[in-house]
Amino acid sequence: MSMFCYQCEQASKGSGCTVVGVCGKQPDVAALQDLLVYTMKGIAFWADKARANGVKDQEIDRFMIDGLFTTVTNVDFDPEAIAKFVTEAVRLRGKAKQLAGNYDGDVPAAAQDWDLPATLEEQVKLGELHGVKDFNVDADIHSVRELITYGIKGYAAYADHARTLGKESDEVYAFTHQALAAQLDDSLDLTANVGIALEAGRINYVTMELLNQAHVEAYGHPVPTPVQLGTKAGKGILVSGHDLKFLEELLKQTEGTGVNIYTHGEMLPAHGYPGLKKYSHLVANYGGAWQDQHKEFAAFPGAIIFNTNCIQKPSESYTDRLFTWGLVQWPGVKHMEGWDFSEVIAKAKECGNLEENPGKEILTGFGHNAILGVADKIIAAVKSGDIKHFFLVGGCDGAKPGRNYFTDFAVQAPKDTVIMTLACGKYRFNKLDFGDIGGIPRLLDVGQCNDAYSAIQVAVALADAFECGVNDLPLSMIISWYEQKAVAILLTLLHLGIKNIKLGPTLPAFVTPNVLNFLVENYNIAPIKTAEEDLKEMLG
Ligand code: SF4
Ligand code: SF3
Repeated sequence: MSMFCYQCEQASKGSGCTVVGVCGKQPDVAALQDLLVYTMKGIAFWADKARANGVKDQEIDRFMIDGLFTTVTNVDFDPEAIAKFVTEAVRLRGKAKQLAGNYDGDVPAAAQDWDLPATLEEQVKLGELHGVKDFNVDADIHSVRELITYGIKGYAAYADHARTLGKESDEVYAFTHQALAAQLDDSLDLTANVGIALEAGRINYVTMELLNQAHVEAYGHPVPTPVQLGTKAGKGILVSGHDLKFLEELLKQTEGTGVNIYTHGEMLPAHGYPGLKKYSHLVANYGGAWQDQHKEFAAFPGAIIFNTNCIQKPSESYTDRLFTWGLVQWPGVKHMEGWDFSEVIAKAKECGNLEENPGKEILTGFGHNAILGVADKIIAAVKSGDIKHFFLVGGCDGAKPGRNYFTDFAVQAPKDTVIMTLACGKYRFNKLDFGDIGGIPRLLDVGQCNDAYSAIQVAVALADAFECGVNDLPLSMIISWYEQKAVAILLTLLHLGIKNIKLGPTLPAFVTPNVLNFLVENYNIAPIKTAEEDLKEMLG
């Protein structure tokens, strides 16, 4: 076995990638990421102790968030870039130890003063020794520890976006150290680890809330907005990822240059923000979800840039006009540092023209402020029986054929039901016509995956209006997962006590049968079956 990774839904054979990642992750990158996470647990051990003495360190706090986000699926495929993170992690472990002061208790291996070997090859070998498979604890505890790690990686992405907009939370930093340090503590039993997993869900909620505040303060509340699909004649740059601040800066720098800006994937909801939609050269959304990028990027003649996941191995036909920014990296693809995008803009001008090829218009911008702005109408429609049920069909998209379930589900949902959606899984059905119920669109695009926060606000407000709990509402949640942000969101829903979630297209490989039983018994979580069967059960 040259590597082991099972952190995403694509894990090979439903158990783990052992030769090369289905995502394209190479064994050396997998080993270096494992070494990074191992080293960060060592940092966390000391940082947590330092904090107990009232000593905090901004450099360490921020590093942990970046280091975790960099190991999320489809973010960083560059071994050199990850090796730099590991070197920095070893330095910061030393700093954290100093800050912790005198400590004479046991020090777990990860937090001891081990040296980093000099060459990349030796570092990879060391990483192989500290991989996900290297554990001496009970399999169920290990399973929950991985669940916690992936949940933390997921919210680290959101914390990073919030920080880009000037928002940070000490609560998030404190928990990150505490939870990673707890993974080195073999005295914690299964119940204690489950408690930490649910707390990770709460912290993800706090992080999504912070990011929502950051977005709203910077760009206003999203408003329902028609989004043009396809392309307009002229030069263009396609932006993929989640980072709205990145998009704003690019819009500013391209204003008046004749270069149009297109959104891709999770950037689609950007069209709903007043502070972003005001730029008339933010012209359209191009393409579908991340797994279609090979075909779609080859057909997009302009420059293309990723600011977060999900990048895939680029084909030669577009590598020369592809860029990465932030933590996203692919070996051989030009990486942009900082906020000067003149090189990307110059490339777009050099590239051929896009054709006038408009598609249909779709709607986005149904954040909680917009939906709750018509709450009276919605409540009246529920009371009159015009709306019988709400579905939240959201989460990641992916390549597996089983994901057709989500299209089938949305199409087969009865006409007197409303579907809220979010994240890139929406591309399974967001170009279809669902009509409306008394002026309320049947398909409401709540936003990006982090806007699960907004969907929760809607659910809580409806529960208040009907004087019941969220679990008593005519609301069912169908979550499609792929990477670790979806894990974080799932933990949030569990922390909030949400029951009867349907999860698909398959269950996480890192969840053991006993942990799954716990989730079934306590939350009645279940794998998706067929759209027909699930609809019948939910509406029955
Ligand atoms: Fe496999 Fe997913 Fe890990 Fe990539 S991230 S190596 S696809 S389990
Ligand atoms: Fe999609 Fe990668 Fe998860 Fe933000 S862009 S949801 S998969």
